Amino acid sequence: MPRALAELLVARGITDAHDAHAFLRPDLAQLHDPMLMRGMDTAVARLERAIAAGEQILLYGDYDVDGTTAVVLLKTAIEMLGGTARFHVPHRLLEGYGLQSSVLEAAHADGVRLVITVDTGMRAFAEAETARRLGLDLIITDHHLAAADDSVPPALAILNPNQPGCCYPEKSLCGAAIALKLAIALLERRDPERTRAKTLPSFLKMAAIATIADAVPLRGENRVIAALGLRELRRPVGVGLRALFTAASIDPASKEITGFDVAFRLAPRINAAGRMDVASEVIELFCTRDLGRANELATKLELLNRQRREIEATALAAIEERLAEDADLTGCRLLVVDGDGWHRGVIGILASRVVERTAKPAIVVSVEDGIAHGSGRSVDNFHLLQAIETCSDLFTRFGGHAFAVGFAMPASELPELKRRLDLHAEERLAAREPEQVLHIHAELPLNRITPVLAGWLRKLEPLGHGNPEPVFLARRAKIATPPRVMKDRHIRLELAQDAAPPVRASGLVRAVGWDWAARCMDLQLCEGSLIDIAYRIRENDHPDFGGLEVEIAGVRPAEE
Ligand SMILES: [Mn+2]
Repeated sequence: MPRALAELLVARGITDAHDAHAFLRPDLAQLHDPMLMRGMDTAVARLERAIAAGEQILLYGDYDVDGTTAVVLLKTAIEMLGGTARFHVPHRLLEGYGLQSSVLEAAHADGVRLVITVDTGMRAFAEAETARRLGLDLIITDHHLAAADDSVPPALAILNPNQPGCCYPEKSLCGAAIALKLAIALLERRDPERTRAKTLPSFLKMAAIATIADAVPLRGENRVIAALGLRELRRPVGVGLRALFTAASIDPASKEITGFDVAFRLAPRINAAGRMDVASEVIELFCTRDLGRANELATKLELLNRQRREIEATALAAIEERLAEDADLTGCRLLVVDGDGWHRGVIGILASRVVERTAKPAIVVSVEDGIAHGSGRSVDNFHLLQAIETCSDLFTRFGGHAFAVGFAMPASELPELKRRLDLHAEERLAAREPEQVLHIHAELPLNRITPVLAGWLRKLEPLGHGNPEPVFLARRAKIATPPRVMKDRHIRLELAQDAAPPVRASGLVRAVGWDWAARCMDLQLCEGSLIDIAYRIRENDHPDFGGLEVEIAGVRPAEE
């Protein structure tokens, strides 16, 4: 193994041969036994009874990628065993996040006796009480954290590695992965061999999409799910997925599906349904066997996603104007930006954009009819859920985790919320400058970049949250030809590195810097300058300039 790869593994906390081997070769055998999860035996037994008796089962999901794919997995498993399952995914704008008592009441009146939540329910105390009063059996499957006092809703069973007393080794599964665990446990009782050989690999496709989209760390079991699921996505798949690939101009036959494809091309289209309209159509898309219907639904997702982008761009422009003009706001450690009637389907994305631009935790609030709906995103080392929990008396509803939160409250309390959150953030963040820090994972002189190394680095995939793309540092690289500015913003450099014995420079290395032209001009970089460069390795597939090159992540004049 090249030294650079070993360094990257160590930087990821992988320090022995066994762990390195497991990391570089994700394998089904690395998945944990579902029965290790607290409550699994009770949940499986109740589901088996329901299927045997032909009971109506209601699956209650969340409206995002994680929630909808979780519904698809459980619905498919139940139907494979001869049962029937209906589902409900709340309308984001009309019903809002989480379990609703009114839906439980209607389902009960309609003959449902068993309800299974996916990706939601961990704090649904009142609704669990409603279920109990109605005589509805409730199984909660969720990955969100339990309430601050560790209490859990009164359900028949709760599947959540994060609940108190659950010994399941992987704590960071997404909701769909927990649904996958339940589905597999159920199917293994009927036919363990077929389940492991056929069904599990096929189910990994959906679980991988959710794992990547929900931004859980791609380590441990999540890495296995993402890596093997992506591999499965390359093979011919169901009509829904095929239609979605076509709509997103992805051709799995000609090019490997990457984590990037899932995060930036598939997930936004799947999420567009829940953001702009009803998420239940996503479930229909993945469950239908009718190609015509699948194409129709995929085309609709495409349109919704375009609409979403336009709405987002308009609101983002308004936010940027505010950030540029309002000094009181930009002086805050935690940004709360509110606007009238901003589409609630996009406030979470907007919060992410503000975090990207400012490196501060940010909450975007949409005010409608006197009610403020907020969605927040955070930065490393700032626990946003704990922050908003300090204001729990202001909210009519709130939830989330360290990096993302959502809430509703009377708009009249917004000034108080801003005041308290900023004070809280001041205490927590005071010692640190809110500057973007560039993490360098390993030093690698440019003349050590080889196709063999690039091949080894590909074994780190899928990259993403918790398993970032490697950023390397090369010291004292020489700009060998005059820098070329492209489209006024970008820059191309040709670099030579021969100051790193014993490997001699084999030629020039091309570097491209997206949006780096201005910075390079400021630094007065020119032919002959010596620079320290932080970079990512890129494979350029251009027919003329193809081959390995580097993308600038940071640059400074070389230290003497
Ligand atoms: Mn989730």
